[in-house]
Amino acid sequence: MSREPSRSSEYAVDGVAAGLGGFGIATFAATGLTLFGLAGGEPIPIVALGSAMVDLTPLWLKNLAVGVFGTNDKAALWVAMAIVIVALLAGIGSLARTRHTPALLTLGALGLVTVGAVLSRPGAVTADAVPTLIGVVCAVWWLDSRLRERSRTPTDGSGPSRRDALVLAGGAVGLGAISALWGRRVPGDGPAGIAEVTLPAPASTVTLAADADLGVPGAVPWQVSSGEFYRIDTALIVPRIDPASWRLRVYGEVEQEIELTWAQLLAKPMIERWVTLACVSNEIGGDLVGNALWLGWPVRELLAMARPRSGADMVLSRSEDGWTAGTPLSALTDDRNALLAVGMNRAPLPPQHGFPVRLVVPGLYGYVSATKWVTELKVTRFAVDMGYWTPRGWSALGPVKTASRIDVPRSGREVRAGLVPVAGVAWAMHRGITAVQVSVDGGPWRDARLAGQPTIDAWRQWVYDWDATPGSHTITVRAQDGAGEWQTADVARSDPDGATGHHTVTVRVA
Ligand SMILES: Nc1nc2c(c(=O)[nH]1)N[C@H]1C(S)=C(S)[C@@H](COP(=O)(O)O)O[C@H]1N2
Ligand SMILES: [Mo]
Repeated sequence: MSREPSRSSEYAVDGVAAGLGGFGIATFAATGLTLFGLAGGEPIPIVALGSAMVDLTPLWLKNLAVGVFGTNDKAALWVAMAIVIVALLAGIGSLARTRHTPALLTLGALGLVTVGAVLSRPGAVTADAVPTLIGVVCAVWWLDSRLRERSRTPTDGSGPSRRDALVLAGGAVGLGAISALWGRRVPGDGPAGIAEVTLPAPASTVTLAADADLGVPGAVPWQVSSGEFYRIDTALIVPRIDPASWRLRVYGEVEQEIELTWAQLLAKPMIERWVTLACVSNEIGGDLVGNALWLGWPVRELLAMARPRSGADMVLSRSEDGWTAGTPLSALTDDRNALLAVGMNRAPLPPQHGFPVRLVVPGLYGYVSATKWVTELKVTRFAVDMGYWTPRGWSALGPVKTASRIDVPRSGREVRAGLVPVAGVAWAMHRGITAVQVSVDGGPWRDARLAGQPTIDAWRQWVYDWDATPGSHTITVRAQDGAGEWQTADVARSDPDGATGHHTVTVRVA
C-alpha cells in the first residue's frame, strides 16, 4: 500500500525544524561562549532578536502594547515573536518544495538578520556572532540535505519522515533551552550574591509614618510591597549582576573619574527615604506608580567627588544592558536626595527592580532618572547626549505631573446607598500635595480629607465620605500641588511627557 505523497505541510515542517534547530544549537553555543567569558553583549539569538525588536518598536506600537497588555507586554512580545518566526520558517519550507535555492537563501538571509540583531546589542563583540552563525549554517545545511533526500526518493511518502525532523529540532531546542537555563542558574534564585547581601544600617532613618495610610479597604496601601510594585523596563531577561564584580564608573565632563565598587558603596553613609516612582506611560487612573522605602547613598556626594566641569547639565546613566536615562545634573546634586539605591523596603533590591544598584530621583518620571542595574554615570550635556526614550518620541525632560487617582469604589462597581468612602492617592513628587477635591456628577468641588504627608517625595492618600444616593453617578478627583497649582483638566496623552486630565469613575448605587 503506497503512503501519501509528500505534501506541502511536510516541507513546512522541514522549514520550521531547520530554523528552530538552528536556534537551539546557537543557544547552546552561546551559553558556552558566555561561560568561557568570551561574550560581550547578548549572544543568545532569540533574546537578541527580542531586544532588538523592543529597541525598534515605534512609539505608537509601544503605547498600544502597554495599553493592551500592561506590564504583560513582554510576554505578549515573546508570543508574537514565536508566531512570526514559526510562520516565516513554515513559509520558507513551503517555498522549498518548488524553489530549492531561493528557500535556502531566504533562510540564510533571516539568519543574517539575526546575526545583525546579536551584533546590535550593547557591548556586542564579534565573537557574539559566532554561535548564531553556527546555527544558521547548521539550519541551511540540514534543510538542504532534507531537500536533496526528498528529491532522491519517489514521492510515494517513503522519503524522510516528519517525525525525524521534529525529534531532531525538538532535541536541539531542548539542548539550547536547558543549557541557557543552566547557564543562568545560581544558588537561591536571585543573582549571584543576593542571598549573601546584608545591607548596612542607615545613618538616618525615616519613621514608618502610621498616619500616611488611611487604611480604607480596597485602596492601594501607602507602602507598596516589592512584590506588588509595578515593573517597567526594556530588559527581556532580567540582568543578573554579581555585586562582587559590579562597578560604577563616573566619567565624562568631570575633574576626577571614579570607579566605585560594591564594598566601597556599602561603606558610605546610607540614608533611608520614602520615594514614589511613577512611569511616564501611566494613563490617567493607571497603576504604573508605587511608593517604597529606599536605602541608598546620595548621588550628590558621589558627583561631588567627581567634580563636574562647568557647562555640564546632564548625567547620562547607563544600565548593564545598555539602557540609558538623561537626568538634569541639578536634580542629582540639589538637596532632594537622589539616591544610588541598594535597598527597597528594607531588603536588597529585587532583581527586577535593579539589583544590586539603581537610581531613585524624587520628582522625575522613571524614564529620565530611575536607572536599574546602573553601571555608568556620564556627566555630559543635553546638547550632546540623549537618554534611551528621547529619540523614540519622549521628552528629554520628565518632571512628574500632578495626578490623582480614585482607588475605591472601582469604576463599574455597584455600591449600597449611604455613606461610601471614596478614596485613593494623589501625587506631585518633590512638590507635595496640599489639597484634594472630589466632584460628584459634575457638581461643586468638595474637599477630601488628607492622610499625613511624611515627605513631599511620596504620594498622599485621601478619602471623601460620600453620601451616595441610588442611581448612576460619576465621581471625579483633582489635586493641588505644593506650589498651589491645581491639576489640569486638559486631557493629554502620555507621550511625550506624561498624561494629564482628571480621573473619573462611574458607579451604580443601589
Ligand atoms: N535599566 C533600566 N532601567 C530602567 C528602565 C529600563 O528600561 N531599563 N525603565 C525605567 C522606567 S521607564 C521606569 S518607569 C522605572 C520603573 O522602575 P520599576 O520597574 O522598579 O518600577 O525604571 C526605569 N529604569
Ligand atoms: Mo516608565
